[in-house]
Amino acid sequence: MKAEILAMLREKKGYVSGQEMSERLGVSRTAVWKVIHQLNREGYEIKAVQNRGYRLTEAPDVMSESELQSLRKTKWVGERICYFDEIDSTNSRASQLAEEGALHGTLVVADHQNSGRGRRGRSWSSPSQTGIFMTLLLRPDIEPANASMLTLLAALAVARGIEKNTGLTVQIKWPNDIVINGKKVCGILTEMNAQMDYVNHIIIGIGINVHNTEFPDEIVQTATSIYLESGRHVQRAELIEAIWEEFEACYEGFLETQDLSSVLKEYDQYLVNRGKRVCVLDPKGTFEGVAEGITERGELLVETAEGQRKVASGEVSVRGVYGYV
Ligand code: BTX
Repeated sequence: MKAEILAMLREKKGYVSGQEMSERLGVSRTAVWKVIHQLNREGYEIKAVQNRGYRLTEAPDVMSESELQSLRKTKWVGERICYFDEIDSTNSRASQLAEEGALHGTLVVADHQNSGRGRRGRSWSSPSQTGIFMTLLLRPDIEPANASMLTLLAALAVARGIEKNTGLTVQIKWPNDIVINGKKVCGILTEMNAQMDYVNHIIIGIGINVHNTEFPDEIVQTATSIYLESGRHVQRAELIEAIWEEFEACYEGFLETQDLSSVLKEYDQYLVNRGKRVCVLDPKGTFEGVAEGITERGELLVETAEGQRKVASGEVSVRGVYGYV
């Protein structure tokens, strides 16, 4: 009921009467008043004026289930939301939930991760009150070989979402980093549970630096946050909503074609390495070339002295020849 009341307060710029809310929800006016009181305690500023009703004047920067549900406009992402103040890793929690039978579209969100994970055993710095740490559970009807393309779709959705929400210029470092002014603001970790020809589930974990003003020594040169780049503190729940709306739109196109043809041109425009020399750290041998764009299957096209090579994400890392990008 909290989410519904918040949604009603957000629907209108002016006041909503207690009577109207109680009728729409089929509960007593006292029950409405109790929820309003609880919301006030949680940091929402709700003005109450006799004979007019209630008006939301300010919302705290929280990502609670009721806050996210009250903002939700997506069709299926976040039909179920599990929020944690603290957790080991939202990816680990989402895969547990998947094992327990959680549905396609389940979203796990946390304010703080004490064991946030990056790719290949690396860690993801996830302090409290600063970032967004979230994981979406998918049960798609796709071939396992197509799953890596979902990371690129998620990157595009994050890029669009941050741009719409902040006006910042955002770029993508293939395949899974979002960068602003050459520094990493977001990382994506996609994990799959599959058989040879059947996907059990896929989880897409996204970590975004939102309010950070400082970083651990190891990443201080390469990491940034939305606040550091824009000087503004965005509401994390609104950014989450914007990202998943964009993701749903990209995902529909992907399911139709089972490739990235519907977003390829746009992705290339975001590509930070496009037209630049990159170093491809492939376990089979490092090589250099100029990144040209991606293929419909999400591979990076690299023009080398020996000709064009297609780089699949999996095991490789790509670095700028002169630094991180
Ligand atoms: P990655 O392996 O590409 O990047 C990890 C590397 O990025 C680290 O080794 C470190 O150098 C750097 N790094 C660590 N933390 C940060 C940070 N906060 N900002 C910038 N750079 C950093 C990228 O892996 C995938 C990260 C996914 C994180 C999400 S959070 C929600 C979900 N749950 C979970 O455990 N992981 C994902």
